[in-house]
Amino acid sequence: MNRYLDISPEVKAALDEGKPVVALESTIISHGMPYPQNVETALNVEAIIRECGAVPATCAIIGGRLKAGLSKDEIEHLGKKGYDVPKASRRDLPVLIARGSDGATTVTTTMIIAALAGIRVFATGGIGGVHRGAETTMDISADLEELAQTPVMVVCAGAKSILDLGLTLEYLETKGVPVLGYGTEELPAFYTRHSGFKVDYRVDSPEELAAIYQAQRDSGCKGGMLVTNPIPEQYSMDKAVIDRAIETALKEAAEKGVHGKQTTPFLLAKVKDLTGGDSLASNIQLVYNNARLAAKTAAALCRL
Ligand code: PSU
Ligand code: MN
Repeated sequence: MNRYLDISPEVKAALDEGKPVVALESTIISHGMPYPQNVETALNVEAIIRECGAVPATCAIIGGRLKAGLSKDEIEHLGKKGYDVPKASRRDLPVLIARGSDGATTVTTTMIIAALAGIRVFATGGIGGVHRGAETTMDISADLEELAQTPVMVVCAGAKSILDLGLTLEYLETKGVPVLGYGTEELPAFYTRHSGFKVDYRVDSPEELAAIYQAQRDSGCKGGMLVTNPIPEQYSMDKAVIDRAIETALKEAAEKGVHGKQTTPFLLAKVKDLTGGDSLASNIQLVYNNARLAAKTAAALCRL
């Protein structure tokens, strides 16, 4: 066991007994939603995973410890501190550990912690990807590299079109990451069910997702996979409204010279401000939807 890793007693017991566990990230809590909705959502996601028969393992760095499974107080702490918690990607891990700092885990670092703990399935909202204009800025999320090397299934609602979705798919293809559409052949675009881009394969059941994950392990392929689960129709947003907000956010980010790790949180916050409570409500619902699918898939994996 990694000397910096703390697995909560509940998560440890589930793993030891071969019961389903679903990892969850914490940047979505600290940087992705305002307080108190962030804490409320994080706790609801955990409850949904439990209702589906799995154990939730929200991940974070607390006092320099890599945590798989947080207490309610720890979730509340991250939610209240918000942007004051450093957003932790792979490059930040050693520094935060050595300094005994807190860190909010992105998709990348949640995958790292999940893999260390032996958790195979992870549910989130959206992943990072290739940013628009990356051909000059080279802004490509470390999430894509992590998917290429760490054996965790990430269940998301696709990616927001703050990113270049076409280039994101090209990058994942190069890196050998399977991109699966749950009940769809089209890559969902987070707030909307449609992007105009195709996924690699359509998959229609948690059992088949589990079989594909197992085949990746048994065949000796490294890396993880991306499951894209469209937002339920009744919560999806008007594409024109979202596109307009994204264009405005991108323009403002360029004018202000926003770059590096601030880019994604800036764009997400701006889009949220411009679209009001509607986008927050959609965001919350799609995370719940992904938590359900991840829990069912983790359960199917345990039955193999
Ligand atoms: N995209 C979203 N919501 C999010 C994120 C991305 O729609 O909350 C967060 C996730 O934690 C993701 C991270 O791993 O942002 C990616 O940041 P970057 O683009 O800086 O790699
Ligand atoms: Mn970046």
